[in-house]
Amino acid sequence: MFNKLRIAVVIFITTVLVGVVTATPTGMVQSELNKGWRFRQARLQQWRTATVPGVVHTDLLDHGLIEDPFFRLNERSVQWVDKEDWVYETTFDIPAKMLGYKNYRLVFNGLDTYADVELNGEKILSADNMFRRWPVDVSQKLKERGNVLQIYFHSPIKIDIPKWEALPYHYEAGNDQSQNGGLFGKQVSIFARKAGYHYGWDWGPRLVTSGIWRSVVLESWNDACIEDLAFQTQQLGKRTAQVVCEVEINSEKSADEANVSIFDENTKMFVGSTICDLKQGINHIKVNFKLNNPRLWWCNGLGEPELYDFRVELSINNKLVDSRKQTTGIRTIELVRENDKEGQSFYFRLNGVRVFAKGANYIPSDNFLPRVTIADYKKTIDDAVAVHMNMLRVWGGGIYENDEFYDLCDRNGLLIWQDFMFACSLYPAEGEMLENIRLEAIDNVKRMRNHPSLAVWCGNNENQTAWFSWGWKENYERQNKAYAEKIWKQYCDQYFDVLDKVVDEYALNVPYTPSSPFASKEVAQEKNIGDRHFWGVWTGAFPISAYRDEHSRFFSEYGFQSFPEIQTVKRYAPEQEDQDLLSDAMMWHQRGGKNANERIYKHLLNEYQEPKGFENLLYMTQILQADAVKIAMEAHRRDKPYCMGTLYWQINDCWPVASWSSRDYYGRWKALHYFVKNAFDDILVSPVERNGRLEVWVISDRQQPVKGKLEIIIYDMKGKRVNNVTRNVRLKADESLKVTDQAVKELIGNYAPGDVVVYADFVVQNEKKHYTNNCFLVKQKEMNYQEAVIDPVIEPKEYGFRVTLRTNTFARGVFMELKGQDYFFNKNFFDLFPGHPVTLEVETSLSPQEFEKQLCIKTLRDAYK
Ligand code: BMA
Repeated sequence: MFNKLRIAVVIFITTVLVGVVTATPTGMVQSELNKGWRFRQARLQQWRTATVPGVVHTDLLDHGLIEDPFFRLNERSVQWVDKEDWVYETTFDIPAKMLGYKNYRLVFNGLDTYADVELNGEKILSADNMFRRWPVDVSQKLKERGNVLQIYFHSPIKIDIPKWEALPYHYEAGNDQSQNGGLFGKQVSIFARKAGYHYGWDWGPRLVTSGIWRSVVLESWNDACIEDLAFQTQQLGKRTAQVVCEVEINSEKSADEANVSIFDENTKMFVGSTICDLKQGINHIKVNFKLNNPRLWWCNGLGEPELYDFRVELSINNKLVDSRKQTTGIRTIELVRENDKEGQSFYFRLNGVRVFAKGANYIPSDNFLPRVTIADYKKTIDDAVAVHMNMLRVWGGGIYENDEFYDLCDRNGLLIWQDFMFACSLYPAEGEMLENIRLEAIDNVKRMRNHPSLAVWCGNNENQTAWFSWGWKENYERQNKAYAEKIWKQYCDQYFDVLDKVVDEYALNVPYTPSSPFASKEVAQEKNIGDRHFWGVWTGAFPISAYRDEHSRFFSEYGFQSFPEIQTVKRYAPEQEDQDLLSDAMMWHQRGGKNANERIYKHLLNEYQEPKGFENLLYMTQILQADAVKIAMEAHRRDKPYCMGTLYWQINDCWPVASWSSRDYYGRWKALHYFVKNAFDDILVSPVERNGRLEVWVISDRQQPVKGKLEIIIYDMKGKRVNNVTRNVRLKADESLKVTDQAVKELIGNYAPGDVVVYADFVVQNEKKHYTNNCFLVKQKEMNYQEAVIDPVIEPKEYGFRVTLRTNTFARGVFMELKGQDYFFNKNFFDLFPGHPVTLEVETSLSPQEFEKQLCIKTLRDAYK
């Protein structure tokens, strides 16, 4: 013991004095096996080159064997692919740097899904879960040269159909488009631990792919290696953070002179160490340490998302054996669910500070996952931050995202609501399947737990609300009470027991919620308890204005569909005959079907005048979506602190399609995404008309009190001031305040409400920025908009142009586009008042002449019939 202490002290002193340990660690060596792959259809002989990581559809595409499934109706012609088995193969030598090691392991980071793996003709693995990581010890099986690695992917359909046929009842899986896949009603998706949306969704095609979708890595090490690190902030004091790092060490044999030390890579300082014995096999060693004046991780809007790069070193008998780096953040996160006089709270507390969550739901960015690049992730995250989001919800019908996604969230201060991958379905969660689910949960919770962005783990998406409110429970009970009991027991075992325990054991104090929405075990959703999904407007039961009056402690979903703009539509439906909402190509890319179009149309005609032609209709659906969701976002923020979060459905698409997204598949911002920027700003001024009165609210998410001046101006269409009201406003930290509440009649006098626009402007004392917002006193179709003459003044700038727009009459929803070009306007879909020019910037490679020729400007009035 004395000896160990002495060594610890010596190591401590040396490292503090020297700063860094200089020895290069031997440790684990890794090499990715991404070369020389080929593939074939199992019952054909011809091999073709393959890309790994990749999937069979993209390999077939690369060889011209299928056509782009995203184009027009091509998805139909690739439905044979999921009924076939596929074989992938490569040959590899042990890389020179890895020769002579004692231990070798192959790690399959993602096999989609039913895969038999052979190494040199010997079976080494049968995988059955695309979300799991599969390490296989191959120390005794590797040759120095010419190892043959073969992976046989069984058709997931062929594997799962017998399971479906064997059951006297069927598990609900409403989004599984088995009909498209030629399987009639056989919805088999729930048997496979495979991304739910691969089987189709109400915004996505059915493309049930297979393949090595994440890397295959060869690893080697000698006596011991660091398998995993887990950094947890245990306590935050005024000036200190108490941190514990749990180090998972794999040791070949026992050792009683091991030392684990931790260094801060930025300061090059030693932060903590421990001396320990190692037993043969897996060891969990805890190192406690204290950080003085810690740089805390904050979400966007609350502070800097500070990160630490730690290095952990393992030495045995004073010899450095392995070392591993880990980036993480120092923060505590809580989900506060406390009974209060209204019901029960539901909000996040970060480092002790209450957070109003502003964000959106995220689905996978492509049907073929390996082709999502880091640049694609970066664009999504940048676009979220650009509109002041602080949270994304990774929804349960997709995947546990790649590490790079969470790295970007860490670096940009985006909190993550992470669903487990179960959505809108019931699953046969018992026996081997439940164990498979448990192991999948452990793999992913462990993989993600050092990310400070991770705020909550959630059992599933809408499975519980479906059980109680979509008639599922009663359906099963009607068939046979025993079925209902069995399925509900499976449900409870999975979400109230197994997943809850995994989070408790492995997630380092990140909270768990069993489902979204969730109120209690007996009730799916309530207005005054837990989180809520509000779909009443979209499904048509309520008018758009209902968004203004709905309450919840936390809206984790609500949304409204729109079409992508014409430039995107032309990429998937370019023919003249396609340019109609009811054309086959357009309907193919509307997975809500006729119903969805009817809903859009119904609300559109309820709120606006009739559109003129196809292109204008596309544009107007975006205005409709943006106006609708804006009402909701503002109402949720006004409702603070009763309501503490607003996540709309959805920030992205997985292919080009009509959907609820605010950015389309190519990353183009729809009108909604521009609107979010204002609605989610740190301060929101929110005028709202209710029962003949105009209320104006100011909402601040700042953590300090705010003083400022509110000005409410009523303009007529020509830009003349009809009336104005000014107020000095004092807001407490993190407050929502109703500042004025006046009769509309008094404000507008003899003017017709359709002839005026309410403009609200708030400026914080000693700051320059104007927080502004417009509001209308009647529906858009009752507004008396005149045809506007808008003249753009164009100046060239680096990578594009600066454009200033002026108008002679109020112009609603000013939209600018360039034909067929990739471009980005930093402002678009805005309202333009006479006498208030708007200047914006556009990125494009067009010449000034071309730009001027191509620039199209449209207003809502222009889109009307
Ligand atoms: C939500 C989601 C998704 C679905 C969306 C639109 O409830 O959970 O399952 O795609 O609605 O219908």
